[in-house]
Amino acid sequence: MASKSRNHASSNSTDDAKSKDLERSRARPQGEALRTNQGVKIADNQNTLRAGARGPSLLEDFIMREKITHFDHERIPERVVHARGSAAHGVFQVYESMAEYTKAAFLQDPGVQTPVYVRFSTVQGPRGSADTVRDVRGFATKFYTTEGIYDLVGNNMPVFFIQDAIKFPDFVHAVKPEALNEMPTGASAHDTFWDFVSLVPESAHMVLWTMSDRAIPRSLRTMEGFGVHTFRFVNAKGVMRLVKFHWRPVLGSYSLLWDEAQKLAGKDPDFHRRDLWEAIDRGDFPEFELGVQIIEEKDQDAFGFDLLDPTKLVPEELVPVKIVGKMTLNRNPDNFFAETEQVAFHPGHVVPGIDFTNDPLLQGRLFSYTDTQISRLGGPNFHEIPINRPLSPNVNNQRDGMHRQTINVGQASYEPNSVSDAWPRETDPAAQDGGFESYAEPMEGTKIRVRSESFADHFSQAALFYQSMSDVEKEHIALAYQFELGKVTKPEIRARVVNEILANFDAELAATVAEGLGLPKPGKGARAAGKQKPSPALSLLNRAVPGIKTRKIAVLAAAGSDGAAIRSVQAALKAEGATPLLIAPTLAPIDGINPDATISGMPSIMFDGVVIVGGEQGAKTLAQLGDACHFVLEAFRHLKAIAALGAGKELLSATHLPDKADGVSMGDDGNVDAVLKPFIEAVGQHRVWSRRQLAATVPA
Ligand code: HDE
Repeated sequence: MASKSRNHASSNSTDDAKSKDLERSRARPQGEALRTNQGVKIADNQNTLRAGARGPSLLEDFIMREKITHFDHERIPERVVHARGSAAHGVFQVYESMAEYTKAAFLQDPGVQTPVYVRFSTVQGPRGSADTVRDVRGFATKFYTTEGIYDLVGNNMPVFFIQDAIKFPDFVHAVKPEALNEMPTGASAHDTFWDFVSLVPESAHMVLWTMSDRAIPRSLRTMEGFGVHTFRFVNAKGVMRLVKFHWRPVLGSYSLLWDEAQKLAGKDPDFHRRDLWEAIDRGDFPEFELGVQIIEEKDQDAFGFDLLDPTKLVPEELVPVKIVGKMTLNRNPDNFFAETEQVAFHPGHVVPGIDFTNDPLLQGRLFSYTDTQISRLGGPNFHEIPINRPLSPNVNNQRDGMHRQTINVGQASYEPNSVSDAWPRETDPAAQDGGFESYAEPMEGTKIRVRSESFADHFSQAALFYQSMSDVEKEHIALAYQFELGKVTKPEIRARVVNEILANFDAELAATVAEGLGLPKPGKGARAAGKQKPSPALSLLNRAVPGIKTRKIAVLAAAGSDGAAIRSVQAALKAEGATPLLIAPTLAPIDGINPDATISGMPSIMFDGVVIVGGEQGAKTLAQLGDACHFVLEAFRHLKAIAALGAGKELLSATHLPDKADGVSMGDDGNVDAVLKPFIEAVGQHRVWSRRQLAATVPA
């Protein structure tokens, strides 16, 4: 689809504050002569300076030398994890003041918009890897608040693989491509990952999440986000409460099917990045509501698990998620490298009113993120890079270092001083004038390396998650374990996962996976978790939101298709907020309408539903075309809604699909609305789940 003009935040948005700040650094070449980095105009950008037309190049050519030298140093190290990412600008606004819970300025006034920059990422693959791999997704938000930067650096899953930061390098080495041969890219389906997690039972819960549909999101715009750790809210009176952060996409949460995810990784490795970019570009701004689970200090031990343990979630049925505000992503970045690659998140970037807990994973993260930026961004001054600059001034006595931009004026670079009347000064806590004060948690203890007993139960919440899934989701989970373990070459690792991990949280799942791998039926796990009280909120099928807003619909046609039908289908779908695209065998106009893409250029895996339009000649052409048949068969197999108008049903007949199937509507050309009504309802359900047994018999 041709990209339309860039959407920028509306002018009354305070996102303009960050946009104006960035303006200082934007370079716009329109009307400018080409110049060197030293500002000298360039007369010839085609030829190196030579001794004679066929002679050797001259070292003297400062223009060529400068250009090539800069080019040689264009790359910076990619992130150790979360290297592949896509980001957008936006704004955040609270619905009502949160003063009762926190003094954080950006959570006080519903009239104030705080600029944000959000980067979504995969974890395992390198910067150029595919978007749709099975993986955790990062969901990192930088709030440019009036009190400084606040970063909420979360994931799309509410728990983590390990309980203690000291295990992170081991975990990452195990999941990353193997050291011997740098394989596989963007996948956890290999020996070292499963070896590690089979030996580390605390990973059981999170591994289960990554085997679920959560690990193959339909879009970055429809993923939930979670802060994972328990944090603290502190109000102006100093009252502390514990808090878990959630992001809820307004459009609901949906996933791909595994077959789609794998095919998309080849046919459009940028599938998620493109979807985010195009949605913002056409004005369908992604919206996420911020939710908090707030726990009174006195209740912190009431859950039967430890709130400091990052492998545990707090079921919403126990502590409801209070929706407190909304984030709208309304502007694409100007420059991928300058913004998305250089943005530096850090869970330690907090503002007064938000504080840390002793979660040992969080505590380790507080060290890691600055440390990694120093080598990734080349020194300690990365806070001066435009995308990382706070809107509040960063005045202090830190000085110099690689790539320093600020020209600090004056004699004093120390404190206390008398040479500049003691400025800059600390704030006065008594005056409550905005200085950060750590929550004064009473503390006493023995210096010791132990894991708290309260972190010992690794299987109950895995059982809780599994038992909360719908049948469809359970099937997907079993298939995911079978697929991943099927790629593991060492039989003892496969057996260990089944017998020592799965058997401890679900006997049925363990048996199904064992069967798929040709392993003996496992016995009851030595630490088997029992029946849990399900948490319906964990099932993605309960996270769908009615409607088809922003859904991509293929309108399939060919030369000779009915132009009037194309127009009315497109209008009807647009009226529902969907994005219909005309897909045809070639890009030649059909009855004066230009197709958006060809059948081979945009296969059915890129759409949420298919409408085949009528017109005898067009339908005949499609019915005789293998690619068009494949398009429909694949959509059918992937449980997508299909509608055929008039002669369009010839294409369905050519595919030999059954005459009647759930989620397939047919009817007269003259009655577009009647055919589209059930179609729109079915797209709104995301998938026609009731069709899945039939669909499994269809080759595609
Ligand atoms: Fe990260 N993580 N992480 N992580 N993480 C990084 O920081 C680290 C963890 C998360 O879009 C790195 O700038 C340690 C949990 C996101 O730029 C690095 C531990 C969660 C992103 C790092 C964790 C996350 C990162 C790599 C265990 C979810 C991408 C480059 C103690 C709550 C941010 C960088 C972006 C990135 C370290 C565990 C989320 C190496 C040591 C838990 C979303 O510093």
